[in-house]
Amino acid sequence: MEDIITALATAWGESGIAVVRLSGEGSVSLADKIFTGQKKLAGQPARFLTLGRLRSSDGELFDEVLAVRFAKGASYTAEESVEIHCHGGLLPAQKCMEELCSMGARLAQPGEFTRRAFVNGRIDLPQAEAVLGVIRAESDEALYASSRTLQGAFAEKLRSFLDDITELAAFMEVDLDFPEEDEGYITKEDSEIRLVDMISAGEALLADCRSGLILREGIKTAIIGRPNVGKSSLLNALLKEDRAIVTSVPGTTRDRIEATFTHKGIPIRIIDTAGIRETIDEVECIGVNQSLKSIEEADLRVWVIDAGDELSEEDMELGGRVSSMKHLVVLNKSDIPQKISLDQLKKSFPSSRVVSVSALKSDGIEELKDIMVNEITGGIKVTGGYGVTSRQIECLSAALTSLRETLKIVSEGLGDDLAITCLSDSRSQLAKLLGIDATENLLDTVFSQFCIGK
Ligand SMILES: Nc1nc2c(ncn2[C@@H]2O[C@H](COP(=O)(O)OP(=O)(O)OP(=O)(O)O)[C@@H](O)[C@H]2O)c(=O)[nH]1
Ligand SMILES: [Mg+2]
Repeated sequence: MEDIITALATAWGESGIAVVRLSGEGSVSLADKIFTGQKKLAGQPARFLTLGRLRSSDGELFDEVLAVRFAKGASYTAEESVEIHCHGGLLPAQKCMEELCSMGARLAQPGEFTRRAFVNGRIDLPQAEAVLGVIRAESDEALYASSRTLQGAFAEKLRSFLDDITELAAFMEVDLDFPEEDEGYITKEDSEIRLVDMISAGEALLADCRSGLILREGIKTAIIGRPNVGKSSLLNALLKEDRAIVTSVPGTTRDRIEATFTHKGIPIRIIDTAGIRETIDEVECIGVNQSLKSIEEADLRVWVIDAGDELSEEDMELGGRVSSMKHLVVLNKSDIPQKISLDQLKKSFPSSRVVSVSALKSDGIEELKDIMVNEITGGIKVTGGYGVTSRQIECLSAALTSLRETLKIVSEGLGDDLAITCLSDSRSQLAKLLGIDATENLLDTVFSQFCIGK
């Protein structure tokens, strides 16, 4: 932890300014080795921008910059830090970092600044993970949800949830240690009431997290179907731009084409895939295998059928494949004489939601977007909520499962010691969520997803 780390905090490329960050004990005096201003940075007040120049080790001045120092305990990482605002473009910032590294700094790992902020106790793990949510937000709603988590609102709820569980466990412990007290600390009924309340509060929190996750990650949607049914045309119609190549030749799309659009504040990650059919063409075969993989990985499958063609065996096979997964059936080419009617399709696939569109004329596309969002959200308005990761949702779900288990144990009178063990499982899941006693492994997993410089 003693290392002084440096990284470019802004994006690589041409820009107005490029900000180089430096953090760790001694970073101010290190920066002063290459910074020449009217005064040394060490002599300037904290958080005060100072004009100066950067000098290379061979004595050349190579950029005019603004620099600022942050005192220990009052910076992003909670460590002594410096930011140097170079001119944009690659070379000034690169040279600045090279010089800093030659003086003893090292390049930061992805997310290392935020990791230090967490390790130094300035933010908790949900807040650290929310930083990434803010950076990657693709809609206003997603940004607000991650901001709420970043401001600590989610962790506050979790901590009070954890406190309630700890209190109940403590009462049960006392009763276990002093069984001779006939009143007992807490009655079976009281325990049950507390558990029921905790479970419903936890479920509400989980629902908020699920909305937040949809806003953060978006809905991963795969467009699938036989060749030539109009999958790429549908992608283009959804995006309102000519993103994928469309031709009348079956087997046009080989690579998966990914793009994102937002509908009602929800990001939809759409993937156009190769048409699925038996083929001996080597390239097409790889495409088809990727399509099959996309079917498995997606949150939602949009299965496209050509209304101008009879339902084929290949269609029926695909129908069977997606029937047990979340999907929609899109009857495309509504603008030409229909060989398959909407009613016929509804009868053939009674448990599927069927929509008729014309990708060519952009008919029914907005309704399709509504239905796609509804299919995932269950019609609930996805607003509010906390920007969280799927890791956090897993922990919270596991904590709730243990609480439900505890309630069962208490109700059936299976013993306080068993109930206490179960409560402790629930507590450790919440602790993992909050990053209490986090292992290096867990932190590596969380922070490796960050960009360098954050
Ligand atoms: N009339 C009509 N033609 C359409 C419609 N959608 C697509 N087409 C035509 O159908 C043909 C195939 O369209 P694509 O979008 O390339 O079909 P695809 O499913 O992506 O095909 P592959 O990539 O080969 O699997 C093209 O000639 C399109 O112009 C539609 O709504 N109406
Ligand atoms: Mg295509």
